[in-house]
Amino acid sequence: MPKASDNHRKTVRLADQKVLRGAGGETHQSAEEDVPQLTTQQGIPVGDDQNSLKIGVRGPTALEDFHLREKIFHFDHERIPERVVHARGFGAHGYFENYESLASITRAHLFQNAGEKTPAFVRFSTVAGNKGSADLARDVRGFAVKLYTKEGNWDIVGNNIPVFFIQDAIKFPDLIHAAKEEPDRGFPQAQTAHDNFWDFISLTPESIHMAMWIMSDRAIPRSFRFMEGFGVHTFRLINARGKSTFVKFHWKPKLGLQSVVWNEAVKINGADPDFHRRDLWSAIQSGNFPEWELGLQLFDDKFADSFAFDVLDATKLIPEEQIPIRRVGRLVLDRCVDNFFAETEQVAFCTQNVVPGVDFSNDPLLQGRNFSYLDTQLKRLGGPNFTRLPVNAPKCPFHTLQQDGHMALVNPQTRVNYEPNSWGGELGGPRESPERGFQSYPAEEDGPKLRDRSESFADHYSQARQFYISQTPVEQEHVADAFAFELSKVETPAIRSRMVSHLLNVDKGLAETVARALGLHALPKPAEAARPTRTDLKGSPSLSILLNGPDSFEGRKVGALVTEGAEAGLIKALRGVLDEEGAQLEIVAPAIGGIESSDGSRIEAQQTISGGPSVLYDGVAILVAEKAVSRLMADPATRDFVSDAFAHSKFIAYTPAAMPLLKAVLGYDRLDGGFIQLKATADAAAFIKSCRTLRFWERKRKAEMRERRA
Ligand code: HDE
Repeated sequence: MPKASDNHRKTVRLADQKVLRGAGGETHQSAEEDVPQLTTQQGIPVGDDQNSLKIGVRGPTALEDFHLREKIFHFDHERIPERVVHARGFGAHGYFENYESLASITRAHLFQNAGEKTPAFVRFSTVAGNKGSADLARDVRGFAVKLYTKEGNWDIVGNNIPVFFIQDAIKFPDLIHAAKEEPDRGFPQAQTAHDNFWDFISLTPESIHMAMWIMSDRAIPRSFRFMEGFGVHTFRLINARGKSTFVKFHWKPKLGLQSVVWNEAVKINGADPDFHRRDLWSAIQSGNFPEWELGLQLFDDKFADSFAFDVLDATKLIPEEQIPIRRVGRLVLDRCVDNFFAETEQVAFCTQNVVPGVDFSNDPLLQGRNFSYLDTQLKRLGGPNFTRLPVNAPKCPFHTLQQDGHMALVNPQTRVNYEPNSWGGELGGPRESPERGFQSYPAEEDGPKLRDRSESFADHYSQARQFYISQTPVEQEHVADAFAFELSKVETPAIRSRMVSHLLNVDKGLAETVARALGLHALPKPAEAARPTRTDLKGSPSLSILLNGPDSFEGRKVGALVTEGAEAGLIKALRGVLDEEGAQLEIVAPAIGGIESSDGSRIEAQQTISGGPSVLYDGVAILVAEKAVSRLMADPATRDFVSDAFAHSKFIAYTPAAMPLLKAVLGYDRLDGGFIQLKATADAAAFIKSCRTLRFWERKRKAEMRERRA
């Protein structure tokens, strides 16, 4: 067969690549012995993937071109509806390992034996933003875990905050409508700093506890790896004898809690909108597998009846100090997805996926969710067979009599698709199993049919206050700043004032600070509370991030700003101590090609100064050489690198040669205990020791005192 086009193709080099060049200058690459042939979906080998079929080289395109049409048709249909909420997410595979038998509490298979490993898939997400929104939006993070147990899939579809905005599922569409972009203008997206959201919140006092959490730094985590997860609702665990124990699920990160500060979050969104994705991806790819422990808060009816709040109310938590957490196993993420769409996008979590030994409570939010998740997957994934996609299918044997529907890949192959039947044996197909099968806990339910809310749900402020008094002063300040920021974006003064009227029921000092920051002319009256705020609830240290930080610098990252001639010994020493700590060093240099250090060796850079601002790091080192420093002093990106690290209370290591730069950017008297001079290689260890506390918060205090004096 004549190969007309081949006549025009010439072999050329594009730097390291040898390719064929067509008559129009286009690049062709051909299949070879170990490079497979490109084919159509029908398996037909493709001869030319660069040019469509035309009538003459400058003529019209022929409709006959089945390869072009198939390729474009498939592309046109690449997008599926994004999740209504939690659209932006990132997933990874791993496993859950059980520490000890919990047979006395639950018959769930994964908890029967010490050391039992259950495959898992986890997807982290933000709630409000679209799929392409930035990772550091102020938002709740989804923490959804699919456990592929030997008796079916169990999904714990939780968040990184232990309470929720609303008490009844019927309010979810309103909450989400109010939080997402306003429908007439289509903005703002991925942020709650707008009228509709705060209008809804200020008219929904049950949401005030959650509002305190999302205004705290919990809503801007430094990494998925450094945040907690919560099942939120009360569930039941059922043992083999049918005994029920109430349970709340917790995920505790091995590396402790850590968040960024708001000013950092805003800048990270510009510098690296994929900050959280990249962090999880790189941790797993480099073998530093993120880990959480599963914690159970177990309690009985007696506790539920005596607890100050209703355990069915998802706007309340049970302080760990009241019901301690029992750590029963660990979740390890050790494998990134092979394909983002196939796994992270198509994974379908459903709260109603529970296994024998786990059961629901009557929490009205959970009951509504059990309907919503199945329904939403049908719309999103296009048909009832989404359960057969590899990421969603159980890893244990499963047999149903369901069949057909869109994309039926695996229909049962026998004659019998109904039961009861008289065929028996293998021919008869699967049958129910009274012994091992799922049995709902036979809770006694009785009562009038009504549309009403229990009075036991009516206390809206006591736990909001408890949350606030459990925070350290720095964290309390961040909460006040966040309220002031968010409400400053609200255009309607009445809404701002209404929010302050709720804060007066939480903490007077907080309300006054926010009112002052908003320039509110007069303090409103406290909102009329359904129940007075209880002031007898003690602070719960487990609710603070700063009191639950890491005890090492493991998993964190230092950015070292270097120039030509930077001290080779110091860079090596820093790398050494960071390696030992399980932390990372990233070199930030004027050019991505790196630098020649003091001993003539080349040091590769991972970032340029404008591409690697200090907000991307947990600590920074300014390792510049004397000859380069004056040029850097005039560079805006370098100045931001230094001034941001300072403003964000980071530990800053510096060489004596960096002094003129520090002084030029920060002024003469700003060096404080958060600065560590690196003269000898031994100083690197002292720097990392300081970094273990993550931030030098005293700096913030000092700056405030200075401001007040001025
Ligand atoms: Fe969700 N939620 N939700 N939610 N939710 C969804 O399901 C819904 C709630 C949570 O990574 C949707 O597959 C209702 C609480 C996570 O794929 C949808 C109510 C908590 C994820 C849905 C809630 C969550 C979702 C959208 C009120 C924490 C992402 C797409 C009753 C305990 C899972 C989808 C993933 C996703 C409904 C409230 C967590 C529409 C009706 C409370 C982590 O079904």
